[in-house]
Amino acid sequence: MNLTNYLQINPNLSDTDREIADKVIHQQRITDEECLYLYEEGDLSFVGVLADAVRRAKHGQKTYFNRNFHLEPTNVCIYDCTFCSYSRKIKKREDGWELTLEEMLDAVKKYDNQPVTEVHIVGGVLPQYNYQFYQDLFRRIKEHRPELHIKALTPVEYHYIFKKGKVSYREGLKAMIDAGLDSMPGGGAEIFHPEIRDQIAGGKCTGDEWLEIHEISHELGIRTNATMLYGHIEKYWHRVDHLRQLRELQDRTGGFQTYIPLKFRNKNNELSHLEEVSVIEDLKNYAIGRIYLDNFDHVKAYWPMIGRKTAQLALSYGVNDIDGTIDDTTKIYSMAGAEDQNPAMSTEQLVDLIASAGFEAIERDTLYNVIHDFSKESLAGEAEIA
Ligand code: V47
Ligand code: SF4
Repeated sequence: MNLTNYLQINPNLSDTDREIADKVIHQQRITDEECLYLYEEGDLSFVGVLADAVRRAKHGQKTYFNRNFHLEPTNVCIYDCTFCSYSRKIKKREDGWELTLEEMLDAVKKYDNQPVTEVHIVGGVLPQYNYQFYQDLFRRIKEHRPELHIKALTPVEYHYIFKKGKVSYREGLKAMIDAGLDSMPGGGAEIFHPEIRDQIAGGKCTGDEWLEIHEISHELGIRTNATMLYGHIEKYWHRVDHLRQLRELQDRTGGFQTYIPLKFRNKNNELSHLEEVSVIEDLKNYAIGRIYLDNFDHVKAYWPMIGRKTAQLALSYGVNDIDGTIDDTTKIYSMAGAEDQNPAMSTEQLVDLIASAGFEAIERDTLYNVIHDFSKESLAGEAEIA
């Protein structure tokens, strides 16, 4: 429903609701207090209509996806984040996997005859995957397939390898870009506020360090994403604090592409006693992110984590991107209890998921250049293209 109609048929909205709606209509920014109000008091239908208005002003019906695969070098990790179901401690490293450089290249070569455009590289943190190792890996991938976009590692890995390699963030990032790094995914952000971060992700880079590494990356000319891990022990105000820091950095650099809320999944980790939040909470969280982060172009629902049905619903709550084909190459969410135990979708399935929710499916590359507009043809034709 359109926002003006919604306001007309809901005379009982509070003054604050109307003030926020007025800001959204006039494309003005909402304050931190208003953001907190939406989390605490906002009705799902209200935040949904607001977020949809923002989404439609920015993208109309367009919904993006890409053809990608993940490369996870290892699931052994020196850190011990309490929400992580995926990692194995070094002491139990025999339970995990540790790929060699050649094995990683073989994983890339598996896609030689497929029209993928992006490899997303992320995994645990281990001393042998050091500053030199990742430069070699990026170089070898680019030598093999120069046009494949490398979206790799997070400030968690970069902070660790640059410190061990005794180079500054700037010097290290320059070397990575020189070796072939094209962009950075949004992981490792969790919740920035130390009150929460120290409890769930103690020992790894701080919120300030995460933000600094992204800021320098933007200054060096690469685009990055931003996540927020929600629905565990944080309070709403911690989410607002997190979003505020993202919005402020984006005001300074404009280097973020996409905001990706990540729902905490509770299987097989130290926080399994916590109940997962409801789908209503998920949709509200997408919507509030869309309304508050007025300077972010894109909001993504990462389907392997949230599930296909919720990802589809989220398209009406501010989301305009659902990530990519994945091809069963990530274990992070299946190990944490996500519905898809073998996450993979064909292009045809992704297009169908978007189109059947009433949106226009656009295949993009990592930087949102349009590769194929599927809304202009029938699904039968798309199966051949896929
Ligand atoms: O940083 C780990 C999260 C992230 C759990 O930039 C969990 O396009 C929920 O950042 N429940 C890594 N979340 C994944 C990531 C990502 C994924 C897709 C696309 C992009 C992008 C980035 O996964 C970690 C952490 O926040 N995570 N365990 C869990 N149990
Ligand atoms: Fe390691 Fe990342 Fe898991 Fe934390 S979330 S334990 S840094 S793999």
